[in-house]
Amino acid sequence: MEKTFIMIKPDGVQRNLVGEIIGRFEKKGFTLKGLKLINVDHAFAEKHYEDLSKKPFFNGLVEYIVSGPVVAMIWEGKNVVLTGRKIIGATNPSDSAPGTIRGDFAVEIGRNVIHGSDSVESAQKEIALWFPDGPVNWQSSLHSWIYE
Ligand code: RTP
Repeated sequence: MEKTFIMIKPDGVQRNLVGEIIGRFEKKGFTLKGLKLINVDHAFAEKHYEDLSKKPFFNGLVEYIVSGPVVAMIWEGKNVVLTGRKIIGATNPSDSAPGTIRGDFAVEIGRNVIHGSDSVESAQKEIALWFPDGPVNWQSSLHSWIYE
């Protein structure tokens, strides 16, 4: 089953949005397969965002990610990568629809609360980076109530 990497950024943790965000993924029907609260250093944040290293906002983005603990998660489910991005909303909160996480809880692009993998390929890469031991092996007893 498809998996994605979701990270609650330092502003989401500081603003006590962890429970709210986890609740949205749980209530949708996705399954939590990995979870940790972690401080990352500059080298790790640079590695996670290496594709953006040429962008003018890269240094500010790295400083933002190292500014406090983040919640790193693996979520599993049918189409979870794309659907997770829909739950999160557009990158710039000015464009994020109400009802999405960024649409409901963020104002500025540089404080947009949450990250979600943008493809199955980047999800695999990010899960390997953040969870070298891989996902937790378990199956929810709700499975047959979520999937036909
Ligand atoms: P993310 O990786 O965090 O899920 O965000 P995303 O795919 O929606 O957006 P991406 O283009 O990959 O950018 C990563 C993060 O960089 C910050 N950003 N700042 N100041 C700016 O113009 C700017 N553009 C992007 C955001 O925090 C964005 O989530």
